Amino acid sequence: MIKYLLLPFFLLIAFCSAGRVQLSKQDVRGQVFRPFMLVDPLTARSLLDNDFESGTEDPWYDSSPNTVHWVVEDYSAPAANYPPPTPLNGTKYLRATRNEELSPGLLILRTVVFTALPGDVISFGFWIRSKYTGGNTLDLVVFMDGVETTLLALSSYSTSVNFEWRRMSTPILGESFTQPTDVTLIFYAYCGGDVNDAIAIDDIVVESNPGFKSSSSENKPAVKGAKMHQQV
Ligand SMILES: [Ca+2]
Repeated sequence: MIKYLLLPFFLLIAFCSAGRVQLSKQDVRGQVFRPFMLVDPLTARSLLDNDFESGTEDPWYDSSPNTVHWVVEDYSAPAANYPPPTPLNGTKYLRATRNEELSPGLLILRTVVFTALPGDVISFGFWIRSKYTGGNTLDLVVFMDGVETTLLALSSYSTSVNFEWRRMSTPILGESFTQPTDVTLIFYAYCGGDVNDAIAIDDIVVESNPGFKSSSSENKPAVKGAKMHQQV
């Protein structure tokens, strides 16, 4: 009698154990080995430059939640049926790439945690186009101590007539920072579902610039308009 009473209990234990094993395998499959994720934050800083000519986005990585993803594309073989403006250097760049239905969605491109030095500046090339003005977005955000701060918001360049690669730069830390600080950089973007919608990034450079204060007038509006919001 006791044996029959205990049988459902043993079956439950066996079921739960099997479930745990299955989850564990899924976790392993979901992990992509990226050597740069194992380096210390100070070394990671020195690895952030990428012109995407090698065909890989490392040490930046795509963590977009839906069907739109950052994919390295070659100018000679655009996935979206029409090429971007001629790249300023090389032939490859990172492009917001949608599925066959052109489903719109959010894109996220991250760095690992790295040590930003006071005066560090990030610069990059970008191209953003949309059927309607401001229809697509590209924001650069710095994350530290649980808070995200928007460094640049570039949706104003998203128009139907934009066929131009532009270069933008911004300090990573505020002028009040005097010590090296561990941060993450994140590009947030939204790409719509129209055939004309497009976003691309190229030639990311992170470099020291001890003399940098507020520099070019092109940077001032975005930094001045920086928004603070909690990471979710
Ligand atoms: Ca390139």
